[in-house]
Amino acid sequence: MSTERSQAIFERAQAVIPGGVNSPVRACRSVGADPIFVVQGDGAYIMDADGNKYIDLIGSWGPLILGHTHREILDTIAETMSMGTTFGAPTEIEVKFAETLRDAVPSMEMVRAVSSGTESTMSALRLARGFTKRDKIIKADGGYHGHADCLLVAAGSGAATLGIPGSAGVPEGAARDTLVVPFNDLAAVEKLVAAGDIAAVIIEPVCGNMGLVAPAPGYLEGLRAITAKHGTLLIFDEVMTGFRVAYGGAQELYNIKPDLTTIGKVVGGGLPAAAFGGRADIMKHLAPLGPVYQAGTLSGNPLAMSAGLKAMEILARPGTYARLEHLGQQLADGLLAAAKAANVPACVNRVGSMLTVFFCTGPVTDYATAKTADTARFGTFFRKLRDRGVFLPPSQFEAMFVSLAHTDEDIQQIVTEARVALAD
Ligand code: KE4
Repeated sequence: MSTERSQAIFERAQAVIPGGVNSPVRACRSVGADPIFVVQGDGAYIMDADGNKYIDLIGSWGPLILGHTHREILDTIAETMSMGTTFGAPTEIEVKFAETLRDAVPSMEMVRAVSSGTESTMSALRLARGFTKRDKIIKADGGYHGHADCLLVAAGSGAATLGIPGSAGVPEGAARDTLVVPFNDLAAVEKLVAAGDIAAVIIEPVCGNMGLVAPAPGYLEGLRAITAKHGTLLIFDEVMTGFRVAYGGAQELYNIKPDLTTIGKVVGGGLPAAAFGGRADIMKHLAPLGPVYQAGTLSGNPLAMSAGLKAMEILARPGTYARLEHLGQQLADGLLAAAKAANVPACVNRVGSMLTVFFCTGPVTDYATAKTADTARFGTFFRKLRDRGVFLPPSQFEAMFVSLAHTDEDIQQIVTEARVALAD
């Protein structure tokens, strides 16, 4: 397949945008490929500048659970545009968005809209620190919650759980109060929380940023009990899992009530919008009511709110999550069978319509085990599938996303191409 036009655009892009992309993972460096430049989305498919068509399993990293160019979403955006796109003054659409979000996720008694997942987690942590008057936070090794300084923290050496900067430019001081524990390890959390002075534990209830890793039975319940016992807030980062693994997110699926929730991706309906929310007594500490400052020029802009509200309305229709479960299961079973047929060591982790194929025997239960996967083999798999018209997320440590626009035939096609790619 020709990639001439993408290559030419990529040359220009690299001259003016660092790495030629506006978000690092899109550069496809970890899978040994150059990015393609997309010119059109259409349901489950994307087309690139050279006219190549792909079945899309990225879905913009989660937002496009309805697929590309969904008619009702585009019509809603067009209708809202006729009234204007943003005012810097409140509109009723933002209230409807917050009411709908609260009805879908009852633990979010109050809601504040922002423009990205990073903003939602950064704000939720500041709120947790302001509310508890404690400074330390705990995150999981391999958990990703956006690029706020205090969250770009790598796990310290084995013994030390004190965070060390995970990126250049993150000052020691910003990392010092972030403690890092293995996902699915309750004892590690208990030890740190019991020592006191922990404002919050922030966790992806289903991890999607180390590849997909589900919570072990009892893990989330344990986090809930441990944090409640010590006055530490439990923050579910549902930016990826919200409206993805269930209408009410992972907290509905696993029946856990966090103190705060961050949410994004799907709730923007394909436009930049995210939110955070939770217990009213905590949320009332936010400006202009309380002492915790948080703000945003385009927070709650009517255009993104209308797209997100329409997406939530569509997802509330009967059968949505049964369909997503069916498609996810078909894909996971097919990919695993393809690996077995090719005698390639692999395991597949899946929750609903988000899944990851790890090229290792598994089980993959945390970041340490995820890192045993053969990333070189994943790179080859990515490139072969892309040449055969299937667009995987360009990293072993990301999740694939199936949408309501994917058909059974699309899933079968992906599995067929995977069989060929793995047989080589
Ligand atoms: P954004 O700031 O990228 O909107 O959201 C940050 C974020 C927060 N929490 C979770 C659980 C997330 O997965 C994310 C962002 N996810 C990545 C994909 N793994 C976005 C893709 C990218 O960085 O380009």
